[in-house]
Amino acid sequence: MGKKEMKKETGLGLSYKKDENFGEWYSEVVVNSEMIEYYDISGCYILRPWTMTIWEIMHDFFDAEIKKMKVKTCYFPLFVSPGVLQKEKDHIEGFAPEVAWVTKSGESELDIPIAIRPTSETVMYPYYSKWIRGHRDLPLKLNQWCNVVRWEFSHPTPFIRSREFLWQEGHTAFATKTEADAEVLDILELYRQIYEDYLAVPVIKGKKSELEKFAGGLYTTSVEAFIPNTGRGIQGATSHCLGQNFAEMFEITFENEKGEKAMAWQNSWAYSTRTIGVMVMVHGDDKGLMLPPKVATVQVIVVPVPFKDADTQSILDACSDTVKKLTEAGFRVEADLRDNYSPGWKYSHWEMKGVPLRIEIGPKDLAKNQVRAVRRDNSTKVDLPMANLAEKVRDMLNDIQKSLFNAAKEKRDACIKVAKTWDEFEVEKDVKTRTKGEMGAAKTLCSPFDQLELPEGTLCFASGKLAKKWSYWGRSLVLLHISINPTSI
Ligand code: 87F
Repeated sequence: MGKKEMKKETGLGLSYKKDENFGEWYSEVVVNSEMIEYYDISGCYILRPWTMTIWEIMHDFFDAEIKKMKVKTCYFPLFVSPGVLQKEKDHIEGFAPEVAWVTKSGESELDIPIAIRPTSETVMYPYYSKWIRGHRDLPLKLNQWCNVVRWEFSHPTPFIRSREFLWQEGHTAFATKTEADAEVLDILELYRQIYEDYLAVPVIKGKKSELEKFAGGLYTTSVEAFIPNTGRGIQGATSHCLGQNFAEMFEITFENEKGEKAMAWQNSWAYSTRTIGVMVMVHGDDKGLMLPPKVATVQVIVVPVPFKDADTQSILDACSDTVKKLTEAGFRVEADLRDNYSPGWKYSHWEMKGVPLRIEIGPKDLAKNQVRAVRRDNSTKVDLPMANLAEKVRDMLNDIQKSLFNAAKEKRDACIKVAKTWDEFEVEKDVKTRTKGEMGAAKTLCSPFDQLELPEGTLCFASGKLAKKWSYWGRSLVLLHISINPTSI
């Protein structure tokens, strides 16, 4: 029997290995773990409950944090009128091919086609102009949780590059640049926490180069993650200082304390469901998904292991008691009491779904008043006495969370090469164009806020001029992975 047929029969197991065919492995994992269902429109995916519970956990964290910063929730319409979209034409120019339009209702053509938001600057800022009059109207800090549509033409990938995705977009306006600058970094720190503390994915915080920043803004900061299997860096989330460009365009002005007309300083910031794809790519293995406990829908799965002559009912009761006890202690825990699947099948099933900890209860465990705990990340097995189960489970889940992060960080750090010279490299723009082709263009990811020591007199690896700072460069060249280079730009 071929691997494919086997999979069909049991519904379990992956037919691709992560290190052999990463792309196919990824598609299979997101489907078999019941996160994603493919949809009949290319680039669109159904996000199943196993995905949405993760999204909700991240939402609850981030939403609570920004509310502490006095950011208010709003919701603006999905549709954009063409006039206002054009207003931003300088910045929209490069993005225009990705904008989707509604041109018909029923059989009749609309008089004026209507765009679907790819981002909401042009939707929101006309109203910022209306609502901001005096200095007392500032700061104005709004965030919305919504979907956006970008009609991508390159290879769609669940979570990573989809035509419709979910995100939060924050748009804020201040009287001073100082306040705007501070907020950019406060938000960036929350993005770092989402990746590192929740998804156990290490990121680098930094500033984008002039070439890679959002063209409509003053400067762009980002968190950059790394996917070991592709050797590529990936933008995790962005926090922009827009300066006064949009304020000028949309006339977002106010009367300051001195009674003078002044222009607002603006920021915008977003993270999307891409975060989930990065987490899957970083932690998953040949058994399937691997969920960090902080975001796992089910942190502990309890599986009864009945034995032929044993008292099945008391095993099932022990499982239910365990669920009750751990639930009361604050864990997300479920028992798989289905009688039409074997324990072995259930083990594989919950491993595929990435549940961090499995608790098995059989007749011997029952007799000894203990359970057997098996870690998803390293398969280690330990017997835990029932007496202080909740404490032990807490320790184990904390340890799994840390181990996932450390393993990912070690892998990433092993792929960072310090490159002080590269004769063939030209300055940034040339590097990007000259390396285009089958191996993928090399571009700067960011200049990290956390800088290595730059010895005096170090030259830029590309231009030969005096280097000003270190920058991360990312490309798909497997051997190079990402590099950090002294750059003059
Ligand atoms: C695609 C089509 C049309 C990105 C686009 O990063 C417009 C755009 O403006 C576009 N793709 N962008 C840049 C988005 C900038 C900014 N918007 C608010 C963010 C954070 C949230």
